[in-house]
Amino acid sequence: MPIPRLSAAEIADALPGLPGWALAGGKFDGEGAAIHRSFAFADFAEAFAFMTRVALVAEKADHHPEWSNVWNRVEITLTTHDAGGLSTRDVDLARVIAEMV
Ligand code: H2B
Repeated sequence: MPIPRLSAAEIADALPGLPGWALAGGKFDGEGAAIHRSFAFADFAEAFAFMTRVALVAEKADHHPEWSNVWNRVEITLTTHDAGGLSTRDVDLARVIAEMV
């Protein structure tokens, strides 16, 4: 069974618990279908080490970020493709990522 999208009220409840994350447009839908956060590190090695930590967790959870890296910066967008928007999986992954910075 596909995972349900969070309602607008559920998103509003979750956001204060996710410092640095802001609502963004998802690939398949408009504003509010995704959350986004920018990360900056000392250099590329630090940025890529962070990405490696996140990748291992994401693969284990079978929930993968949409992301990009330019030298010391990593841009991450979280959305649930199976739900066509935000789900609890994004909130959970955002929390874990915040602990890996
Ligand atoms: N990642 C994200 N962000 N959303 C998904 O719906 C998703 C995923 N689905 N990773 C998973 C993989 C699915 O395609 C596989 C088959 O379990």
